[in-house]
Amino acid sequence: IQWETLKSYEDILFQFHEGIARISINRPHKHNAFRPQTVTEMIDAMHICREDVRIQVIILTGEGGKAFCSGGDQSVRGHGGYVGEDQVPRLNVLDLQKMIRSIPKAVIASVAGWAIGGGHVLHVICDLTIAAENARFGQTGPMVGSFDGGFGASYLARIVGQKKAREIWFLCDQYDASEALDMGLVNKVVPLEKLEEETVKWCKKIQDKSPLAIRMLKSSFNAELDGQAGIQELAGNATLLYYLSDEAKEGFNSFLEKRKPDFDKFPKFP
Ligand code: 1HA
Repeated sequence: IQWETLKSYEDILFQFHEGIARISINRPHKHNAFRPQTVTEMIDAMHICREDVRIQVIILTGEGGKAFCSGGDQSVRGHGGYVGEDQVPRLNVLDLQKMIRSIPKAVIASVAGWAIGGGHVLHVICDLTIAAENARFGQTGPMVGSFDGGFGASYLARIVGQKKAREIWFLCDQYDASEALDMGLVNKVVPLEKLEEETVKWCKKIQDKSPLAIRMLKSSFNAELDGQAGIQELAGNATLLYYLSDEAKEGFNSFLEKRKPDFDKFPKFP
């Protein structure tokens, strides 16, 4: 696939091809561990993905074939978080998690090699995960002095069940691709050399579907789990649909024309 660069960054690649955006962590020497700057760049790219109407589906992946992402870069961990050049400790990956969850487009994790720690949580949050046979999954927090009790715990438990999620976090074991498939943690396992092809195939199947239906479904799946924030997303989509109607247009047209709105002509469905 001929990926075209959308924007250049230091820690990530951000590319585009036929409606698909590809965000790839490019720190293979650290198994694609993220530092604050990596996350800032990913947030910027996700923001572009949200705004750019050409982008229908997003692939999240890592360079090198040996790791998707190994979580926070432990070499920049300081007092209170991961420390960047400004010396401020940050846990900004939590903002990225929320963006992946709420962007009204499908996000697919394409996992080769390690998906570990905060890197594992990133794939968990994606709508779908395609894994290569060499993929390895696990949480390490309780070994390295960390934990993610947010989506990393509760959403993981929704996917694999409470017992399995507690096992994953309490024991910090590693799981191979077929174990991940068995527990519903990934959607499909393919040979490493087929990973990109298969991921793009899944993207194209989604691209052939009604974008509004996909958008409504994503926010509907979220709404059940995300409380007021989830309902806000779903309700926002209801507003979007309402704005497309003649009934809503009569409302603002009457205001602009300084007359009383005439809603009589609109049906009162049973
Ligand atoms: O929990 C959170 C958060 C919670 C709440 C809010 C925000 C959070 C943000 C982040 C996180 C976390 O991510 S905590 C978990 C952090 N990650 C880890 O504990 C995984 C650390 N890495 C490993 O356990 C292993 O590297 C590995 C099982 C993934 C692979 O092992 P392997 O194949 O033996 O490779 P290894 O030799 O260990 O790694 C290759 C190189 O990559 C090493 O560098 P080198 O010695 O060659 O110079 C290694 O140090 C480096 N590397 C790997 N992972 C990381 C890393 N360097 C920094 N940070 C890493 N995470």
